[in-house]
Amino acid sequence: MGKTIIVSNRLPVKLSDNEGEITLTPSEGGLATGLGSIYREKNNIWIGWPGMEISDEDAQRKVSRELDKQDLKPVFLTQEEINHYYEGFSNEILWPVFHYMPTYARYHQPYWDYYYSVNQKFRDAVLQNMEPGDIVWVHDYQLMLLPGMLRAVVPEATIGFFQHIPFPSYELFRMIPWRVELLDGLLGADLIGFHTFDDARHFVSAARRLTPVISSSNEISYNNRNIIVDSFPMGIDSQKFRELTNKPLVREYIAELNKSFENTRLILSIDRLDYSKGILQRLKAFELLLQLNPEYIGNIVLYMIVVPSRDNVRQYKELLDEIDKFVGGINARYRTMTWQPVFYFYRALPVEELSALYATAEICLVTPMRDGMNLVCKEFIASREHDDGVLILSEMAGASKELSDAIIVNPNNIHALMQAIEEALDMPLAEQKRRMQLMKEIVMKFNVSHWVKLFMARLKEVKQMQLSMFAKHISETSGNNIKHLYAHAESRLIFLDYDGTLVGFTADIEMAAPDEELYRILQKLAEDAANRVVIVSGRNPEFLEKWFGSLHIDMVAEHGAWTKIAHGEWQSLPGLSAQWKKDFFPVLESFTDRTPGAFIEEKDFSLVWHYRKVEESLGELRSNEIMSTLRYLAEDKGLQVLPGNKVVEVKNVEINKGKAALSFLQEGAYDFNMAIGDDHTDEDIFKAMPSPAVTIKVGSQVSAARYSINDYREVRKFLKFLAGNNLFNAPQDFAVREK
Ligand code: GDG
Repeated sequence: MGKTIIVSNRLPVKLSDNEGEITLTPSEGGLATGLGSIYREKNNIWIGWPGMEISDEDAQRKVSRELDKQDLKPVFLTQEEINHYYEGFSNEILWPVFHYMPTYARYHQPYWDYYYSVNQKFRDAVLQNMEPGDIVWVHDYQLMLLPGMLRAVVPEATIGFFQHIPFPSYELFRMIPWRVELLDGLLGADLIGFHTFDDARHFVSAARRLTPVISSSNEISYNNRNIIVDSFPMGIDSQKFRELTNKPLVREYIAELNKSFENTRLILSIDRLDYSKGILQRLKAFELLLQLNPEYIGNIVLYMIVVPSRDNVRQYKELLDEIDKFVGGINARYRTMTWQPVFYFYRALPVEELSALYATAEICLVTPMRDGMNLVCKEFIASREHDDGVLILSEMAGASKELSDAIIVNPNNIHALMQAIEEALDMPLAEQKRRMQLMKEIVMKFNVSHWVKLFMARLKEVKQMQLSMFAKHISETSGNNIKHLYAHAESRLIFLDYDGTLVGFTADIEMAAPDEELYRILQKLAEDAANRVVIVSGRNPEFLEKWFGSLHIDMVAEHGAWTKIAHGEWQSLPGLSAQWKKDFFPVLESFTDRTPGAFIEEKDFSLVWHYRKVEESLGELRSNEIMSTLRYLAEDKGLQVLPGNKVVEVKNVEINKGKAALSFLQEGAYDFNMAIGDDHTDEDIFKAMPSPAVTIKVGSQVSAARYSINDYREVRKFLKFLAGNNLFNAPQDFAVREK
């Protein structure tokens, strides 16, 4: 593996311009310290915006040189770009929607245009620095298009993406006009990480509904590449926070705080200025507490730090005004001559002061309306040297999934928030310690370097998995081997499934008619006297007759209930009964009546409940309901209820594609046997085939078949290649994988 390239909107340094003299100070953010360990290793680099507009080219060169000494590579942005891409698209569209406040979003077209072009700018910066074998790790919502843009240029690249903010439920995400482009961008990554399982789940659900991906749990297949979506809860540099409390300066601050608040109990609140952080709700709960419990007056203090952020955006300015007013109001109403209820600071503090506050406060109030993770609560825990203190944590913060020993609250419930503060103030020391110790164990173990290690290891694993799948892409060899066997055989038996194997899957079953190309392929196969071609389908005889009756091929309809030898008559399997249909039809009908889009297909010896047009999850729910409703009833009558591709089928147990195939196999001795199918009903044929046979599963690797192939298009190419003739110019651009 080559080097690691970290890409984030901001570089982990602060630049300051002192009358033309630019100085760099490292930023203390969690990401900077967490990734600090890897980006300083070997020749790893970090690419990002340096945090201020630098338009002068000389100054840009100078800054680049300085940054280069620390392996940092700047992407310079103009004020226009910062306004539209960063403050506009990122913070006025993605941030509110992803934090469940869609009414704050402004879907402004130029925001998107800049978001796109700035992502391209980042792409170019990465490409300039990227060498074969490098790993690219992209961070956060400002760069959602970057993985896709990189993939388009370097298809084999190893790309990880981590999102630090929540991924909203599909219902919110779908509101964004550029939703598909955003997903397409993210799907360029090999590993997509979120803080929580719910975020990952929401992402997979949006991808399934809005793009043509195939997914099974947290694995997505997109453009023939497998992508893993997973949760990686981010930690902090817990050792650093633990040790900080022993620094002499911090001890001094702790002593000062203890002296100033000798007889008052400190409740701490620290956030960036943001409407997602629930600052006003917290103030309301605190005021309610004082109002209902006057005995606290003079005894408790809310020590509230709000770190300036985005205050040139209108909603942030308004929030700031409201906080000012609210704090003023509470202080005016409740202060005494010697005491004031809220100590409010609108500024960033040095980390030593922060550490002293974490170590001194009795309660830490972390009650965001939404938060991807929230690191403040973890920093508080890591700073409790005596394991005392109480954390009140919003259930809407990602951290609540790990820190279940906090007092967990719904931040919208002001009364419950107030009660949580009461509970915290009354909590016995032993209980405080019990909870704190459990949480500390988690915070110390799942620290930020653990997080980095997990993510990087998983990314390498995903790449390995893709490579080993690629190794099975022995298209040339497998294709040629099969062709060799085919060419040297004197008599061949070929079973072909229809839907999903020879044609694509369509919402309307009548639409899946064969096209000219398919006819030519089948005709070509059939006209070879050594071939016996059998279409084995779940379709009814009428359908197959209409489309293939004129070809010299055999056909099996309704999964084996009907058989027709080329140009002969349709024969049904002897001894089948259809009496049961009158009992089962009404049951299926009752499900159809409750499920818009569903319909029943009646065949001679089976009933099929289709849900390909039904809203996705509802269809799956109903099919499960049908199966559990009918299972026992069916067994009694010698029937089977089988799930299929967007269908549930009820049919006689004797009907089975495998049995149908066997009767063909027994009729003659063939020295080349082949079956191709995509459905679970085709598995019965694969299993019935004599060894050695060429069995090929379409679309998946989980099968009894020996080979797999991607989709019906590749099946067609493969068949053209086998039939190999001048009619088709058949390049081998398909992949038959041996399993
Ligand atoms: C995003 C997601 C996710 C705060 N005040 C001061 C100060 N801080 C430091 C804290 C903490 C960090 O800022 C804040 O991190 P959070 O996680 O709480 O929140 P966001 O900035 O919104 O971060 C969030 C995070 O990304 C990581 O993935 O957890 O959900 O929104 O480290 O200590 N640091 C100093 N002075 C301050 O006054 N020095």
